[in-house]
Amino acid sequence: MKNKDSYHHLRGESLFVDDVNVQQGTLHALVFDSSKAHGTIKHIDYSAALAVPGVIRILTAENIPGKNQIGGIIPDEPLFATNQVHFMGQPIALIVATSERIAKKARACIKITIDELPVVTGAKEAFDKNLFVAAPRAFTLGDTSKAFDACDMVIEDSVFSNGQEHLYLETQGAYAVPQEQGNIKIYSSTQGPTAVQKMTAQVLGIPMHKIEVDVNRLGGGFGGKEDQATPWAVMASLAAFVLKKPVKLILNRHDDMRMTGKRHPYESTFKIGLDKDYKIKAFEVYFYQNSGAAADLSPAIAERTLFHATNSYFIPNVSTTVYNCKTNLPPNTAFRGFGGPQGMFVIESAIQKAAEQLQVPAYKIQEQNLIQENDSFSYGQIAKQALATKSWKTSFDSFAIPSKIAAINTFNKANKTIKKGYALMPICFGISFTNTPMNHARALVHIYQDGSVGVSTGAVEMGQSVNTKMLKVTALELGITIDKVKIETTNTTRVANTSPTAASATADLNGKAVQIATKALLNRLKTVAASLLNTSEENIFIEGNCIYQNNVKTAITWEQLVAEAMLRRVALTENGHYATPEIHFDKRKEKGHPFAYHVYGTAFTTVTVDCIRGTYDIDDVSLVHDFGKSMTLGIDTGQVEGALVQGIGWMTMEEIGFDKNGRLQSNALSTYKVPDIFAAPKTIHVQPLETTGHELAIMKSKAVGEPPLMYGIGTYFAIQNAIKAFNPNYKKVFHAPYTPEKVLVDLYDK
Ligand code: MTE
Ligand code: LUZ
Ligand code: MOS
Repeated sequence: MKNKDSYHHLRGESLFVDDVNVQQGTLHALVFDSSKAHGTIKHIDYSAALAVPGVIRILTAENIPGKNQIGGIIPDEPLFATNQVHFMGQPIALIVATSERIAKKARACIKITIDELPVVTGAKEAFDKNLFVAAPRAFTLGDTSKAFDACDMVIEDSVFSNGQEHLYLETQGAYAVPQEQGNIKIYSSTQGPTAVQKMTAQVLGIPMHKIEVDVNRLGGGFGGKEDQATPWAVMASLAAFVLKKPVKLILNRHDDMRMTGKRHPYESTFKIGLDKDYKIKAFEVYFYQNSGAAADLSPAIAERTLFHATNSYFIPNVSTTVYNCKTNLPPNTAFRGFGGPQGMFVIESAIQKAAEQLQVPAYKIQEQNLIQENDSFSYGQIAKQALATKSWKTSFDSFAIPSKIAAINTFNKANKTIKKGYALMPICFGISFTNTPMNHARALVHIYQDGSVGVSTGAVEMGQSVNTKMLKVTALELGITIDKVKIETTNTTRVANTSPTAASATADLNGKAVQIATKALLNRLKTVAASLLNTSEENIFIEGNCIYQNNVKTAITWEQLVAEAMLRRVALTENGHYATPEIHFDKRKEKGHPFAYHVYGTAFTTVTVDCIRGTYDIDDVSLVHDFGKSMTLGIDTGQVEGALVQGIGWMTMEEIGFDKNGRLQSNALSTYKVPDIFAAPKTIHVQPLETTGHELAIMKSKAVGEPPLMYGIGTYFAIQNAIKAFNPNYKKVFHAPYTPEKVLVDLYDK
């Protein structure tokens, strides 16, 4: 089953926010933002801008009827800066004009004087100055200090991983349309319709029920629209509210790249201790997360870093600490993996460093430490249905890894200036929002009297194909064909109080809610059918729009059954509510059972490095992935491939640069490179691990959105091992992304 939108996407028929038919009188808005990364606003002169013909209003914090506050977890982020600015690109005012072009002209006429304050761009630098957006967190297991003393080998080093631009094809944007009696309807490109609704209500000082948020689909989100779609929707709504006109605000690519946060850069220091059998006995790490100028989702992201700090390994003594360091960069935010990748990169770096010291291939250490059934994660959850070893072994067998390694070694002996490298990358990713109260969803299912079905859920379609999955669940549960089912837009008046589409858990949460609703409807219809056929409900089942009695097809069709139910005044609408069972977490003890289940897998990556130029090709990534029992294998394989390449981009070529004044230098596609087809691996093999799946996964089909991104981490180490083959003096350094420039320097490092 392929994504039901793919045909329409290809023909350019799918609608995004900028494609919504605008009403007559629609105005266009543009954000005026800070040109300094830190400072005190002394004076702003809007007069020349206001004089530009076609400019309607310039709105600032003074025009906000409610609270000038949009912080989701911590209320530390104004919608518009007032006295102080904290990052370049921070919104100060909203220019509303008859066209975007006029608004742009006006923006250039605004004069602002800012008294500059010291700018901090690095996480460690912020830590040294005691600048934080939230309190630190720490997880511990066992006793590291005692354990290090007993180790045969202890190694310390530091690791850096850079940020990552989301580069969704559809930039941030919203269209706000005033309704009667001061109500507002917002079309938003958001992963979190409820967050948009809640923050708009707060800023306008009106109840949430006056705001309707509608999301058709996103041209990609990747976490960048979990929290950071909100300000633009709130601004458009503020303008619509004040001016009583429809207002559209779509960021152009430059504004989007400059004003929005990215994946968090992390600076980290680790200490790892092993015994002579390569068993990791102790691991200690300090993560310095570059949170940016406000909290946004940083505390939750920091938490997930701790959850994944030991990746797929069991380590008996662990001590992990994370600091949310406040810098003068745009607030960093969710990005596929949500802090998990940054955590995993550190433990994998530690293993590589230990392997270098021991002069053994890193995989020998990895293999010795894979988490086993009933081992404890550092946060107290016990590994159940642990598939680390199974996926590892399957990859060795299926891909003939030992003979591939031997071939690489032979190649490297025979070639002087071209070297190959390989790495294994196991993954283990926990599924559920780490904040337990967020793990719930609802579905509203209508069966119309002609037998067609409309389904609304809290799930937002952003290319991951969640709508196609909802379609399949509905059709299978009701026993009807998929052409009978329509997935409606995600709308806060139909499904309220939603968690964002995030954490890879959307299909699980919303799919289970659909199942609850459709089961109730099905039971009612079976009662009608049983009465028509003079039998009991257990003897009825429905498949392919036909009603069966005792496995024999009857003359009654789905349409007839629904029509009969209407005559009998049976309720053909149902609301399903699902909340993940079993999960809990105690933040005071930092222990619990936060995840419904884990997703496992193992990737084997091979690369070729041109040791004259520092350039490299990724030859192949072969991976064994735990899909559970995939309900849509084509779609899920697409998610694995997309996530893998996105992870490779983060590790190799996507280099974000801020100068010391806090100005984004990689602010366009000419200076920020994401993988294209040439940078992607020449071949990718995705092999599903044979498993039974998990009860808490939708139809036993495990969450797939984020986990495979972390296979991309293997590329970093494969390149590193090729460098080592060329230059034995090279001492492994961990400073992702490994751009060709850095590779070249390291190839000739003395
Ligand atoms: N796939 C596409 N095509 N576009 C996206 O924006 N976002 C990813 C992943 N896959 C994304 C995607 C992220 S960050 C998450 S959390 C999941 O999809 C969210 O959807 P799910 O919960 O339905 O997997
Ligand atoms: N968002 C969130 C997430 O709010 N909590 C999470 O645990 C999470 N995990 C992954 C991605 N987004
Ligand atoms: Mo994904 S980072 O949970 O939006």
